[in-house]
Amino acid sequence: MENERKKVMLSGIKPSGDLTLGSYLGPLHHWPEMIEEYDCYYFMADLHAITVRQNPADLRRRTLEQLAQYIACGLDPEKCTLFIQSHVHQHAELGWVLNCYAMFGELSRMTQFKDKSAKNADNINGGLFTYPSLMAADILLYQPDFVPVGEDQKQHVELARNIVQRFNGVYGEVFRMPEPYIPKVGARIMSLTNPAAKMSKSDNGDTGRVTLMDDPSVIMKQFKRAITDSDTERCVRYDKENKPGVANLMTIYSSATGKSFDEIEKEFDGQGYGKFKPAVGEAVVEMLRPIQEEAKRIMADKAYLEGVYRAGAEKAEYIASKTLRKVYKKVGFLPR
Ligand code: ATP
Ligand code: LTN
Repeated sequence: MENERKKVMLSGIKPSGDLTLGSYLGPLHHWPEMIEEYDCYYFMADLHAITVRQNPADLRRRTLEQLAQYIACGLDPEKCTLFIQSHVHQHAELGWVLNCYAMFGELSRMTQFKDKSAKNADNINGGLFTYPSLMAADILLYQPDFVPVGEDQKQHVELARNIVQRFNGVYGEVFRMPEPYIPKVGARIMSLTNPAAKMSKSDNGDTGRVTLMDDPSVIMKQFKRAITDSDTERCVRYDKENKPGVANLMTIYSSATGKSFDEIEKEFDGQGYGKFKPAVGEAVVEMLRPIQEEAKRIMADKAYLEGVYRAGAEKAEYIASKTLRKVYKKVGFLPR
């Protein structure tokens, strides 16, 4: 019965680079808390990753590492569905159908398309442009209630919502309307060396990045080098407008320790930035230590990982194929 249905959550991250503190504190960190209450689907968005050129061997390695890191972060494969996007062919198929229900104008307005086109001027391919219709397919195949993402993906979830309205408007209630689910703290972690830009996993020029698997010494170095602010006050105070570097470090510290901004301001009152930056680094090292140990242990067991992604793909495909069948029928495809 409908009122007995567990609410569904779904999200993905593309294996386009090593997971960063941004990928972790934005969405990933919040995913494990949801697996008890919701029916959760989490995947590696490898189809999305190839919108930017990838080295095939690296892509394969990162896809598997990302799965090991998902599990190490607390996503128990017995309690949620973990899978690799390209293993479930319904994503590409529904992606094509939804391309025909996404408008050129709305796709042109996507900020990520504009950003990626500027960064990859020699490879502005069709996939980069139609990326959001594939993402809408990822989402709508599983009829989720919520899609937990960082702030930068909100626009894509909004587009998926527009597609639902358009499609359901023509064919009736085929897709459930999904809601974006964006964390209050950590929705946008900025680069440690450029607080105006998002910390990103694939931006090669970005030195302000900390990855989930970085060595403690590297993490400490990155935080000690972090840009604070050129104000004369030099005190730890949350002011996103005027002190974006400090605000970003406070967000990271708050997420890693659970302390509020008020508590952090009191803790570093009168101490300047010299004490604050290494304290943030240490908190991050401690937060990541158990995850790193667990990820290394899991990564060494390839047979286990294979079992997880095979079982995940089977579970995902069962649900995805039901939705795709309904869509094919609605749009008028003759069954085989
Ligand atoms: P790429 O550099 O390849 O574009 P990315 O680092 O931007 O990748 P995505 O795979 O696009 O990461 O994002 C995965 C998820 O993490 C998304 O939900 C996104 O909103 C979130 N996310 C990514 N970067 C950050 C960040 N710096 N702060 C908070 N959330 C983030
Ligand atoms: N576009 C997202 C990754 C992604 C995703 C999804 C997130 C692909 N499909 C479906 C949520 C739901 C990104 O770039 N971060």
